[in-house]
Amino acid sequence: MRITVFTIFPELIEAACRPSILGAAIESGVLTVRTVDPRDYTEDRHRKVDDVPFGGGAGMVMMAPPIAAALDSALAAEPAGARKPRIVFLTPAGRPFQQDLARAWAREDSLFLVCGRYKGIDDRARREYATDEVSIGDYVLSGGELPALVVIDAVMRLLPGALGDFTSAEEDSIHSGLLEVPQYTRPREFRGERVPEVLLSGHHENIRRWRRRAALEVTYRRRPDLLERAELTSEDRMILEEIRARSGESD
Ligand code: 6GU
Repeated sequence: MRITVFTIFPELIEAACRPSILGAAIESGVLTVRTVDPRDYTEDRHRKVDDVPFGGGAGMVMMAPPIAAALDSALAAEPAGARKPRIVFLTPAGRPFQQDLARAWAREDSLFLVCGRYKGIDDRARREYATDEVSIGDYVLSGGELPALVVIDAVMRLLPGALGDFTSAEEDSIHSGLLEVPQYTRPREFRGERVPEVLLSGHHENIRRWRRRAALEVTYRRRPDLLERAELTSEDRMILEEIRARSGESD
């Protein structure tokens, strides 16, 4: 997969892509991440990419022409016959980025991620180019670079061959719509707290059941909204009934 990030801070993206399993995925050729700096597509001496908003107000707005020229150039450089890239604008006004989008985007050949800065991007550029607009949550960030990295990481983990242990992406609880279960490693006892006995038992079926129950329990307590969308088996539903009944008793 090819990911192209449009940003006036290419170092930020490049630095974050080097280490860790993201770096390994790039190294192994499963993924290429490159940056395009709209500043290189300006025509004036000062390489100006932003200007004051019409109508007044604080902050600067990214101008349409440099972004448009950068996108046109990258679109023209796409391999002949390739599927059209998705052109994703990172904006707090976008639709929430969730695992289902990561899964859909992991099947694309080419993704363009467009990072705004300051007060955002001239709306005419968005209307002309954006195929998708996403936000990573309800808080204000100073630009789309960190959200772009979030998208890159979430998508990369789902590419076949990107993870040392591919099944681990599918095993992630959120994959089935639930939160992660508590995990333990050595030592077996830490400050008087022992690892749950079942995890030391070597009994795979009991361990699976314990983990599923723990995932259902933590999701019920912290993110009950997720249970409505989760893929639940009839066994899960029985366990949930029990959890509900017990928490009702203690209320
Ligand atoms: Cl995509 N951009 C900015 N600037 N802030 C955000 C965001 C995106 N998602 C959450 N907050």
